[in-house]
Amino acid sequence: MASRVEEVYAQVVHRNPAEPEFHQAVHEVLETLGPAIEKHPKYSDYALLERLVEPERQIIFRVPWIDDEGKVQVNRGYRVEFNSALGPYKGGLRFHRSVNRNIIKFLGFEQIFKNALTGQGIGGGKGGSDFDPHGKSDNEVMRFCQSFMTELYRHIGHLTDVPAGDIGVGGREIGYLFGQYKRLTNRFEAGVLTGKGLGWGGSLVRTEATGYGTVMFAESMMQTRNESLDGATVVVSGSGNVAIYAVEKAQQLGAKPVTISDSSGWVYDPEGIDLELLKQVKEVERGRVSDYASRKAGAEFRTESNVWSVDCDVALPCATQNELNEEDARTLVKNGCKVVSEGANMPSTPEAIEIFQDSKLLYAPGKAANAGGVTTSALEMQQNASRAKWTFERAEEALSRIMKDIHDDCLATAEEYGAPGDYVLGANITGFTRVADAMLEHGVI
Ligand code: NDP
Ligand code: 2IT
Repeated sequence: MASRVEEVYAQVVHRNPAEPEFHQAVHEVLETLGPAIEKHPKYSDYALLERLVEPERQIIFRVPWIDDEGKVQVNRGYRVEFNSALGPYKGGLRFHRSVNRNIIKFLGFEQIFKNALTGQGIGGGKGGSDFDPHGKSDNEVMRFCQSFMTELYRHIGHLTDVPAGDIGVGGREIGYLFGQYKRLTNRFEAGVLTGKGLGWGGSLVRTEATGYGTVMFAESMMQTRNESLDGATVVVSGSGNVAIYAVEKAQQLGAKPVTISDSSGWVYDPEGIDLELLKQVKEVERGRVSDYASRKAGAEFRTESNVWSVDCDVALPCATQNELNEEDARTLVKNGCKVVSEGANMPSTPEAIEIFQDSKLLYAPGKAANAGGVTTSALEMQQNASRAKWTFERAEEALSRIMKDIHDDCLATAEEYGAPGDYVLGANITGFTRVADAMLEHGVI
């Protein structure tokens, strides 16, 4: 790293102790910005970098709720409003037992650049709670969401901050959160949340968007080598919203996804994942991948090793951060994998990314490859603002065009800065310059 960004990074570590994922996310961006700062010295004026790594606002609150036994439970809620240079804060809510300030800050930081890449006029934010939805009843989830929103509502709004889903937050949770917001404010403010139900302001394609976009991005990468997903073997990790619709789009493009996973293990299904069964087990029954394997002839549930050990042309990490390490990256490269497109946020460790970047494989970071979800959230806000409802085809066509633009913008920037084919540098510098230019024009705030 050039000395200027090294100083900023050292300050981040000092100021945010014991926040390893936040440090990692900041490091991954800063280490690629050198060429942009060298070419345009204005980017280190006015403490621009120091302001960029400091969230505009961090909100932490108590979330008390009563479980089905009548016992009071206490969780912690977060919303980090990181950067509003390009528009209202925008980003998901994550409900997972691992959530803490560090995790929300890393996600919020990534979101700034991702949202800038979409070109949709949205700032970056993220929130969530250490509430663990696994094994909770619908009523418990509802009471938790109502308590969470009873504090959060005063900080958000369709022109201020617009949350959506992430791990552990899907259509059910967005419904309960929206209901409580509407009750507290006495306003049907559709644009305050995205990922809403289709009958009350949601957009077609939002459910599918992240997984679809990740596969569309992979297809664009394949095309740069005159190849396509048609006939490709694909390994997918995760089995939630992103993984399911990555499987669906990969199949539509003629590829064969052969794995899924969750935190208990993974499934190898050499004949190809049965999408209908996967949706039934995960979306209807809220079950596990082991339930899928027990009902699909030829599919095996495994707890040894992981999905990255399977021979493939394309790898789609769609579960969680740091789920793909150096050894996994070596295995993928050795097995001839051609493309890695990240559906999850920061799923590859820095060591894994280095292996990818040193190989012939094409690697796209999550902030570019998984931007389809937030892109379609912005399209949902656009529909809410104009009280319009787009068809599935129109929304998917817009998603596809924007994913292609993101892909092409990353490559054009990489080329401009002398690193052809480097999607990491391309994504970071494209997102950074858009945010940085707006911040400079807004003055020191
Ligand atoms: P879901 O809650 O729908 O699914 C998460 C999946 O990942 C589950 O299969 C879950 O398994 C698995 N998982 C979560 N944590 C772990 C862990 N620590 N170890 C192993 N497996 C784990 O979430 P999404 O599909 O929405 O999110 C997946 C990833 O995609 C996240 O990184 C998220 O930030 C990112 N993302 C999501 C977007 C969206 O629109 N939803 C948009 C852009 C990125 P288990 O049930 O066992 O926990
Ligand atoms: O990480 C992400 O981009 C998301 N979870 C989606 C955010 C959104 O506002 O749709």
